[in-house]
This record gives sequence, C-alpha cells and structure tokens, in this order.
Amino acid sequence: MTTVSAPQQARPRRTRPAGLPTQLTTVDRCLVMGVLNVTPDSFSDGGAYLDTDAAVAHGLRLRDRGADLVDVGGESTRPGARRVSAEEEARRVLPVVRALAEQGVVVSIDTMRASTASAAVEAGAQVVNDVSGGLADADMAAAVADSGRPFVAMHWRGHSADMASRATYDDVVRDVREELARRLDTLESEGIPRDRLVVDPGLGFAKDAGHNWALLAHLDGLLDLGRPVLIGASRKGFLGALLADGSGTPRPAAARDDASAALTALAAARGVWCVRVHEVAASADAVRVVAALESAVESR
Ligand code: PMM
Repeated sequence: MTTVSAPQQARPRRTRPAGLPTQLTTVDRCLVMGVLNVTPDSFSDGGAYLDTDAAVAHGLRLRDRGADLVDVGGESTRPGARRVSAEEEARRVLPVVRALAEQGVVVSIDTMRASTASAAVEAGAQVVNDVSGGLADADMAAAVADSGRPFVAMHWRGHSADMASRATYDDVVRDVREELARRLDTLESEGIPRDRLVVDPGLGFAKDAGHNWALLAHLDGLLDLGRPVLIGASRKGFLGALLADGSGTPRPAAARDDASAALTALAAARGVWCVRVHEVAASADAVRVVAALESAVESR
C-alpha cells in the first residue's frame, strides 16, 4: 500500500522590501549577501581588504561566487571595537562602493552614519544596512527616507565597546521582537515607508550563544512582524563555541564556513529573505537547494 506523507517543506512566506533594484525583484529564493569589510579590525576578515583595489577585487569575487549583493562596511562592530571617524569610514568605503556599482554589483552599505549612507547611495549603493537600526544617528531615518532605498534595521542595544553588558533579557525572542516592532513604528513615523524596511535579530550583538540559538530556533517570532528578515550568523562566535575542539578552544573564524552554510539552508527553508555571509559559494548553492525543494513540494 502506498502512503502519502505530508510534504517536508511547505513554501514559507517570503517577502522582499520595496525599493530593490530590478535584478533582485525577480529572484524567488533567499538572497545571499556577501560580506566585504574594508576595516583593519573586523573579527574574521579584518585587514584583508583595507586597500581599495583588494577590496574591489574581493567584491567582484563575491559576486562571481554567487553573491546577490555585496555589503560594504568601513567600521568594525566586533565586540569591544572602538568607533572610527566619519571621514575615515567614508574614505574606506566610498571608492569601493563606487567601483563595484560601476561594474554592476548590487551594493549595500553597512553603516550607522547618515552621512556615510547618503554618500554611499550617491556613489551607487542600493540598500542601507544599519546594525543600529537607526538608533546610532538621529539623522539616519531622514537620509534613508530621501534615498528611496530599502533599510535593514538590525536589533541593537548600544555600541560594540560595551554591548556585552546589555545582553540581559527576560525572554530574548519576545524582547527582540518587541524592540524591533517599536523600531519599525518609529522608522515609519520618521519617514521610511514600512514596505522598505527589513528586520534582523542582530546575532551576537548584545547576545550570548544561548540568545543566538533561541532567536534562530524561533524565527517565526520575527517573520510574524510581516517584514523581510535578514540573518547574519556567518563565522560568529557562537559557531566557534559550538565547534570547539576537545580542549575547549573555539574553532577559528575562517573554519566556521560549513556551519554558516548549514544555517543558511535552515534559515532559507524558514522563509528568511537574505543571509549575510563571508564565504558565499556554499550558501549560494544552499539557497538553490532549498528553492528546488520548495518548488518540488508545490508541483506535487
Ligand atoms: N553583523 C556584522 C556586521 N554587520 N549587518 C547585519 N544586518 N546583520 C549582522 O548580523 C551583521 C551586520 C558583524 O559581522 P562582520 O564583522 O563579520 O561583518
């Protein structure tokens, strides 16, 4: 007798923000955002792409390996990091944004500063990604509102220098959801249309490993906000701790890419809009595997 089992993967609800360039509006799967840190001190690739030519070459490599967009940042947000000046941040990122945009790469700008966001959009950036969700700079919402670009609002409780002390929650899933919901309301009231907003739980930002796993285990709580979700888990410390060796030494950042790709597949299958990763090739494959499974379920 043949038994018919329930499908493994029903197609999740997947929304995308308004304001994207057309080449990304036709893609019906989770997007892959490649990380390009033009910094001396980011936790996994700090110093590798501080030179403009090296950064541009890496951005093109990320695109060629399957990144749908490349996220250019000029200020490290690693735990304990000190801020850089606005001038230094702009000096690092703007030539890279301009060169990549000129070569047809979809660029997002990873910044907490309105001035950098506006200058980057002027230079060709198509998405603004702010790890502070607009909290670090009172002018950010107005700058993004004028730009017409999508805005990624990450959950954030304060600058990296002391964020570990803010990792206290009654219920991390409920608290992050509520804080992001309030952020969405405020950003909308400050002029960014809600349909251009993306939410991100901010893994590792004022969160310990348990908090990160809880948020990943309960993505529904974020998807219920009705906005596209972006996840940045790649190479983060909680994966290093998970994969520690027998003596408890964390797995080094660059050796966490397989685990990062595993999370890409799981997040994509839950309906996440975009994953932010350092090594894009495996994630680019993973999102296609998930999309193929989803359409096989639908066509039955
Ligand atoms: N993480 C980092 C930097 N930018 N942006 C978003 N939206 N989400 C993240 O989780 C995020 C981010 C830190 O990682 P990196 O130092 O490797 O760039």
